Amino acid sequence: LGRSFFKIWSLKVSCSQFLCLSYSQSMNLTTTNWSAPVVWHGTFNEEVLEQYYAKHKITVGLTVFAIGRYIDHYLRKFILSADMFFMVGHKVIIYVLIDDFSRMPWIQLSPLRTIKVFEIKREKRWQDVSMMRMKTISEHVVDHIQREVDFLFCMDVDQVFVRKYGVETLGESVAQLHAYWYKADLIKVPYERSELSEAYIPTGMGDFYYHAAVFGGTPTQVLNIARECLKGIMNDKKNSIEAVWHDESHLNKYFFLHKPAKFLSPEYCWDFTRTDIINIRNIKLSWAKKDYKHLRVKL
Ligand code: 2GW
Ligand code: MN
Repeated sequence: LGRSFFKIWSLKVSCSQFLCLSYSQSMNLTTTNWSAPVVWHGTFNEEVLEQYYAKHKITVGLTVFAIGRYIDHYLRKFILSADMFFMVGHKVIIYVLIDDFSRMPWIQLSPLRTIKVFEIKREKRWQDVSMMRMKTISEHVVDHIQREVDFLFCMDVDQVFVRKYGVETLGESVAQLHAYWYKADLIKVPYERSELSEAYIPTGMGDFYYHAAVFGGTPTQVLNIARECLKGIMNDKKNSIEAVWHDESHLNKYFFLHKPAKFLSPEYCWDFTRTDIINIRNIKLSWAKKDYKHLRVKL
Protein backbone atom coordinates (compact mmCIF):
# COMPACT_ATOMS: atom_id res chain seq x y z
CA LEU A 1 0.00 0.00 0.00
CA GLY A 2 2.82 2.35 0.94
CA ARG A 3 4.48 1.84 -2.41
CA SER A 4 1.34 2.41 -4.49
CA PHE A 5 0.55 5.51 -2.45
CA PHE A 6 4.00 6.79 -3.26
CA LYS A 7 3.40 6.04 -6.94
CA ILE A 8 0.14 7.99 -6.99
CA TRP A 9 1.79 10.84 -5.12
CA SER A 10 4.70 11.06 -7.52
CA LEU A 11 2.34 10.85 -10.47
CA LYS A 12 0.48 13.80 -9.01
CA VAL A 13 3.69 15.77 -8.62
CA SER A 14 4.77 15.18 -12.19
CA CYS A 15 1.28 16.03 -13.44
CA SER A 16 1.28 19.31 -11.61
CA GLN A 17 4.77 20.04 -12.86
CA PHE A 18 3.56 19.39 -16.37
CA LEU A 19 0.53 21.61 -15.87
CA CYS A 20 2.76 24.30 -14.47
CA LEU A 21 5.02 24.10 -17.51
CA SER A 22 2.26 24.27 -20.05
CA TYR A 23 0.60 27.07 -18.12
CA SER A 24 3.69 29.22 -18.13
CA GLN A 25 4.16 28.50 -21.83
CA SER A 26 0.63 29.55 -22.61
CA MET A 27 1.39 32.84 -20.85
CA ASN A 28 4.45 33.65 -22.97
CA LEU A 29 5.63 31.64 -25.93
CA THR A 30 9.37 31.21 -25.37
CA THR A 31 10.15 28.86 -28.25
CA THR A 32 8.44 28.31 -31.59
CA ASN A 33 7.09 24.82 -32.34
CA TRP A 34 10.30 24.22 -34.35
CA SER A 35 12.40 25.20 -31.30
CA ALA A 36 13.62 28.66 -32.29
CA PRO A 37 13.99 31.09 -29.38
CA VAL A 38 11.46 33.84 -28.69
CA VAL A 39 13.34 36.28 -26.47
CA TRP A 40 11.43 37.60 -23.46
CA HIS A 41 12.97 39.36 -20.52
CA GLY A 42 14.07 36.65 -18.10
CA THR A 43 14.62 33.93 -20.71
CA PHE A 44 18.34 34.63 -21.04
CA ASN A 45 21.38 34.76 -18.78
CA GLU A 46 22.72 38.26 -19.29
CA GLU A 47 26.04 37.65 -17.56
CA VAL A 48 26.94 34.61 -19.66
CA LEU A 49 25.94 36.36 -22.89
CA GLU A 50 27.89 39.50 -22.01
CA GLN A 51 31.02 37.46 -21.27
CA TYR A 52 30.70 35.63 -24.57
CA TYR A 53 30.25 38.73 -26.72
CA ALA A 54 32.87 40.77 -24.81
CA LYS A 55 35.42 38.09 -25.72
CA HIS A 56 34.43 38.32 -29.38
CA LYS A 57 34.67 42.12 -29.45
CA ILE A 58 31.65 42.64 -31.65
CA THR A 59 30.42 45.77 -33.41
CA VAL A 60 26.70 46.25 -33.90
CA GLY A 61 25.22 48.51 -36.59
CA LEU A 62 21.88 50.31 -36.47
CA THR A 63 20.30 51.93 -39.53
CA VAL A 64 17.66 54.61 -39.17
CA PHE A 65 15.97 56.82 -41.77
CA ALA A 66 14.77 60.36 -41.17
CA ILE A 67 13.10 62.15 -44.05
CA GLY A 68 11.22 65.46 -43.99
CA ARG A 69 9.22 66.11 -40.84
CA TYR A 70 10.48 62.97 -39.16
CA ILE A 71 13.90 64.60 -38.68
CA ASP A 72 12.73 67.17 -36.14
CA HIS A 73 10.05 64.96 -34.66
CA TYR A 74 11.98 61.83 -33.88
CA LEU A 75 15.65 61.65 -34.80
CA ARG A 76 17.29 63.26 -31.77
CA LYS A 77 15.30 61.24 -29.24
CA PHE A 78 15.91 58.01 -31.14
CA ILE A 79 19.68 58.57 -31.24
CA LEU A 80 19.99 59.81 -27.65
CA SER A 81 18.04 56.83 -26.33
CA ALA A 82 20.05 54.40 -28.49
CA ASP A 83 23.23 55.94 -27.12
CA MET A 84 21.99 55.21 -23.61
CA PHE A 85 20.41 51.76 -24.02
CA PHE A 86 21.36 50.02 -27.28
CA MET A 87 24.13 47.41 -26.86
CA VAL A 88 25.65 49.06 -23.80
CA GLY A 89 29.35 48.17 -23.45
CA HIS A 90 29.72 47.13 -27.10
CA LYS A 91 30.85 49.05 -30.16
CA VAL A 92 27.93 50.58 -32.03
CA ILE A 93 27.73 52.37 -35.37
CA ILE A 94 24.52 54.30 -35.96
CA TYR A 95 23.88 54.82 -39.67
CA VAL A 96 21.62 57.80 -40.25
CA LEU A 97 20.03 58.16 -43.68
CA ILE A 98 18.68 61.68 -43.97
CA ASP A 99 17.38 63.83 -46.84
CA ASP A 100 19.06 67.04 -45.63
CA PHE A 101 22.54 67.04 -44.06
CA SER A 102 22.08 70.50 -42.63
CA ARG A 103 19.21 69.33 -40.42
CA MET A 104 21.23 66.60 -38.70
CA PRO A 105 21.06 67.29 -34.94
CA TRP A 106 24.28 67.74 -32.92
CA ILE A 107 24.60 64.90 -30.48
CA GLN A 108 27.33 64.06 -27.98
CA LEU A 109 27.69 60.29 -27.96
CA SER A 110 29.20 58.07 -25.28
CA PRO A 111 32.46 56.15 -25.81
CA LEU A 112 32.23 53.08 -28.09
CA ARG A 113 29.56 54.80 -30.21
CA THR A 114 29.85 56.56 -33.54
CA ILE A 115 27.48 57.96 -36.15
CA LYS A 116 27.79 57.85 -39.92
CA VAL A 117 25.44 60.18 -41.72
CA PHE A 118 24.43 59.75 -45.37
CA GLU A 119 22.31 62.05 -47.45
CA ILE A 120 19.69 60.32 -49.57
CA LYS A 121 17.15 61.65 -52.00
CA ARG A 122 13.60 62.01 -50.86
CA GLU A 123 10.85 59.92 -52.44
CA LYS A 124 7.65 61.75 -53.36
CA ARG A 125 5.16 59.33 -51.78
CA TRP A 126 5.49 58.30 -48.13
CA GLN A 127 4.81 54.70 -49.09
CA ASP A 128 7.97 54.92 -51.20
CA VAL A 129 9.92 56.60 -48.41
CA SER A 130 9.17 53.55 -46.30
CA MET A 131 9.57 50.89 -49.02
CA MET A 132 12.70 52.24 -50.67
CA ARG A 133 14.56 51.88 -47.39
CA MET A 134 15.10 48.30 -48.54
CA LYS A 135 17.02 49.58 -51.59
CA THR A 136 19.18 51.98 -49.57
CA ILE A 137 19.89 49.37 -46.91
CA SER A 138 21.07 46.81 -49.47
CA GLU A 139 23.31 49.36 -51.20
CA HIS A 140 24.93 50.44 -47.93
CA VAL A 141 25.43 46.90 -46.68
CA VAL A 142 27.30 46.07 -49.90
CA ASP A 143 29.26 49.35 -50.02
CA HIS A 144 30.58 49.39 -46.47
CA ILE A 145 28.38 48.07 -43.64
CA GLN A 146 29.29 44.42 -44.28
CA ARG A 147 32.93 45.22 -43.49
CA GLU A 148 32.14 47.40 -40.48
CA VAL A 149 29.80 45.39 -38.24
CA ASP A 150 29.14 41.85 -37.08
CA PHE A 151 25.40 42.36 -36.59
CA LEU A 152 23.00 44.90 -38.01
CA PHE A 153 19.59 46.16 -36.93
CA CYS A 154 17.28 48.24 -39.13
CA MET A 155 14.71 50.32 -37.26
CA ASP A 156 11.94 52.88 -37.66
CA VAL A 157 12.85 56.28 -36.26
CA ASP A 158 9.51 56.88 -34.49
CA GLN A 159 10.47 54.98 -31.35
CA VAL A 160 12.60 55.38 -28.23
CA PHE A 161 14.73 53.00 -26.20
CA VAL A 162 13.61 52.96 -22.58
CA ARG A 163 15.69 50.11 -21.12
CA LYS A 164 18.79 48.09 -21.98
CA TYR A 165 18.42 46.52 -25.42
CA GLY A 166 21.27 44.06 -25.35
CA VAL A 167 23.15 41.18 -26.94
CA GLU A 168 20.30 38.78 -26.18
CA THR A 169 18.69 40.15 -29.35
CA LEU A 170 21.58 39.19 -31.64
CA GLY A 171 21.23 36.37 -34.13
CA GLU A 172 21.72 35.31 -37.76
CA SER A 173 18.31 36.75 -38.65
CA VAL A 174 16.00 38.45 -36.17
CA ALA A 175 12.28 39.27 -36.44
CA GLN A 176 10.05 41.36 -34.21
CA LEU A 177 6.64 40.10 -33.08
CA HIS A 178 4.10 42.87 -33.65
CA ALA A 179 2.59 44.31 -30.47
CA TYR A 180 -0.93 44.32 -31.97
CA TRP A 181 -0.95 40.83 -33.40
CA TYR A 182 1.25 38.56 -31.30
CA LYS A 183 -1.72 36.91 -29.58
CA ALA A 184 -4.13 37.05 -32.52
CA ASP A 185 -5.48 34.19 -34.56
CA LEU A 186 -3.32 33.90 -37.71
CA ILE A 187 -6.43 34.12 -39.88
CA LYS A 188 -6.94 37.67 -38.69
CA VAL A 189 -3.45 39.14 -39.13
CA PRO A 190 -3.02 41.72 -41.92
CA TYR A 191 -0.82 39.78 -44.33
CA GLU A 192 -1.21 40.72 -48.00
CA ARG A 193 -4.12 38.63 -49.31
CA SER A 194 -4.05 39.41 -53.01
CA GLU A 195 -2.53 36.65 -55.11
CA LEU A 196 -1.37 39.35 -57.52
CA SER A 197 1.15 40.68 -55.00
CA GLU A 198 4.53 39.08 -54.30
CA ALA A 199 3.76 39.53 -50.61
CA TYR A 200 0.75 37.18 -50.81
CA ILE A 201 0.32 34.73 -47.94
CA PRO A 202 -2.72 32.41 -48.15
CA THR A 203 -5.28 32.60 -45.34
CA GLY A 204 -4.40 30.35 -42.43
CA MET A 205 -0.73 30.13 -43.38
CA GLY A 206 2.16 31.94 -41.70
CA ASP A 207 3.86 31.80 -38.32
CA PHE A 208 3.57 35.27 -36.75
CA TYR A 209 2.85 38.79 -37.90
CA TYR A 210 6.15 40.70 -37.78
CA HIS A 211 6.68 44.40 -37.25
CA ALA A 212 8.94 46.04 -39.84
CA ALA A 213 9.95 48.68 -37.28
CA VAL A 214 12.70 46.27 -36.19
CA PHE A 215 14.57 43.58 -38.09
CA GLY A 216 18.15 42.47 -38.12
CA GLY A 217 20.80 39.82 -38.31
CA THR A 218 24.26 39.41 -39.75
CA PRO A 219 25.02 41.80 -42.64
CA THR A 220 24.76 38.90 -45.09
CA GLN A 221 21.29 37.97 -43.84
CA VAL A 222 20.10 41.58 -43.72
CA LEU A 223 21.31 42.01 -47.29
CA ASN A 224 19.28 39.01 -48.32
CA ILE A 225 16.18 40.26 -46.48
CA ALA A 226 16.44 43.76 -47.99
CA ARG A 227 17.17 42.49 -51.52
CA GLU A 228 14.30 40.01 -51.55
CA CYS A 229 11.84 42.54 -50.13
CA LEU A 230 12.98 45.10 -52.72
CA LYS A 231 12.55 42.54 -55.48
CA GLY A 232 8.96 41.92 -54.34
CA ILE A 233 8.25 45.65 -54.06
CA MET A 234 9.61 46.37 -57.56
CA ASN A 235 7.74 43.47 -59.16
CA ASP A 236 4.53 44.70 -57.52
CA LYS A 237 5.19 48.19 -58.93
CA LYS A 238 5.62 46.68 -62.38
CA ASN A 239 2.23 45.01 -61.95
CA SER A 240 0.65 48.20 -60.54
CA ILE A 241 -0.07 46.71 -57.16
CA GLU A 242 1.02 47.81 -53.69
CA ALA A 243 0.91 45.48 -50.72
CA VAL A 244 -1.43 46.47 -47.90
CA TRP A 245 1.34 47.28 -45.40
CA HIS A 246 4.02 48.14 -47.95
CA ASP A 247 7.53 46.94 -47.00
CA GLU A 248 6.10 45.28 -43.88
CA SER A 249 3.97 42.94 -46.03
CA HIS A 250 7.05 41.95 -48.03
CA LEU A 251 9.07 41.43 -44.86
CA ASN A 252 6.33 39.14 -43.56
CA LYS A 253 6.45 37.17 -46.79
CA TYR A 254 10.25 36.89 -46.56
CA PHE A 255 10.15 35.57 -43.00
CA PHE A 256 7.36 33.18 -43.98
CA LEU A 257 9.63 31.67 -46.63
CA HIS A 258 12.89 31.98 -44.64
CA LYS A 259 12.30 31.39 -40.94
CA PRO A 260 14.09 33.86 -38.68
CA ALA A 261 16.71 32.42 -36.32
CA LYS A 262 15.45 34.53 -33.43
CA PHE A 263 12.17 36.20 -32.47
CA LEU A 264 11.84 39.23 -30.22
CA SER A 265 8.89 39.49 -27.84
CA PRO A 266 6.73 42.63 -28.03
CA GLU A 267 8.76 43.99 -25.09
CA TYR A 268 11.33 44.84 -27.76
CA CYS A 269 8.93 47.12 -29.65
CA TRP A 270 5.91 48.03 -27.57
CA ASP A 271 3.10 50.52 -28.12
CA PHE A 272 2.92 52.38 -24.80
CA THR A 273 -0.71 53.34 -25.40
CA ARG A 274 -1.84 49.71 -25.19
CA THR A 275 -3.57 48.65 -22.02
CA ASP A 276 -3.27 44.83 -22.31
CA ILE A 277 0.13 44.70 -20.66
CA ILE A 278 -0.37 41.63 -18.44
CA ASN A 279 2.66 39.76 -19.79
CA ILE A 280 4.64 42.81 -20.79
CA ARG A 281 6.86 43.56 -17.84
CA ASN A 282 10.11 44.87 -19.22
CA ILE A 283 9.71 47.18 -22.19
CA LYS A 284 12.96 48.01 -23.93
CA LEU A 285 11.83 49.98 -26.95
CA SER A 286 8.62 51.98 -27.11
CA TRP A 287 6.72 53.50 -30.03
CA ALA A 288 6.91 57.28 -30.00
CA LYS A 289 3.76 59.35 -29.97
CA LYS A 290 2.37 59.88 -33.44
CA ASP A 291 0.91 63.21 -34.31
CA TYR A 292 -0.80 61.98 -37.47
CA LYS A 293 -2.48 65.31 -38.18
CA HIS A 294 0.80 67.14 -38.55
CA LEU A 295 3.00 64.33 -39.76
CA ARG A 296 0.90 62.71 -42.41
CA VAL A 297 -0.75 65.56 -44.29
CA LYS A 298 2.31 66.14 -46.40
CA LEU A 299 5.84 64.82 -46.41
C1 2GW B 1 5.64 57.80 -43.23
C2 2GW B 1 4.25 57.73 -43.37
C3 2GW B 1 3.51 58.88 -43.62
C4 2GW B 1 4.17 60.09 -43.72
C5 2GW B 1 5.53 60.12 -43.55
C6 2GW B 1 6.29 59.00 -43.34
C7 2GW B 1 7.74 59.06 -43.16
C8 2GW B 1 8.47 57.92 -42.85
C9 2GW B 1 8.43 60.31 -43.25
O1 2GW B 1 7.88 61.39 -43.53
N1 2GW B 1 9.76 60.37 -43.01
C10 2GW B 1 10.46 59.24 -42.67
O2 2GW B 1 11.67 59.31 -42.40
N2 2GW B 1 9.83 58.02 -42.64
C11 2GW B 1 10.64 56.81 -42.34
O3 2GW B 1 9.93 55.64 -42.67
C12 2GW B 1 10.94 56.75 -40.85
O4 2GW B 1 12.17 56.10 -40.64
C13 2GW B 1 9.80 55.89 -40.35
O5 2GW B 1 10.05 55.32 -39.08
C14 2GW B 1 9.67 54.87 -41.48
C15 2GW B 1 8.30 54.16 -41.57
O6 2GW B 1 7.25 55.08 -41.49
P1 2GW B 1 6.34 55.14 -40.18
O7 2GW B 1 7.20 54.93 -38.98
O8 2GW B 1 5.52 56.40 -40.19
O9 2GW B 1 5.39 53.94 -40.44
P2 2GW B 1 4.63 53.02 -39.31
O10 2GW B 1 5.09 53.38 -37.94
O11 2GW B 1 3.17 53.06 -39.59
O12 2GW B 1 5.24 51.67 -39.66
C16 2GW B 1 5.00 50.38 -40.09
O13 2GW B 1 4.52 50.28 -41.43
C17 2GW B 1 5.40 50.86 -42.42
C18 2GW B 1 4.79 50.60 -43.79
O14 2GW B 1 3.57 51.23 -43.91
C19 2GW B 1 6.80 50.27 -42.35
O15 2GW B 1 6.79 48.91 -42.72
C20 2GW B 1 7.35 50.40 -40.93
O16 2GW B 1 8.61 49.77 -40.83
C21 2GW B 1 6.37 49.74 -39.96
O17 2GW B 1 6.85 49.92 -38.64
MN1 MN C 1 7.05 53.60 -37.30
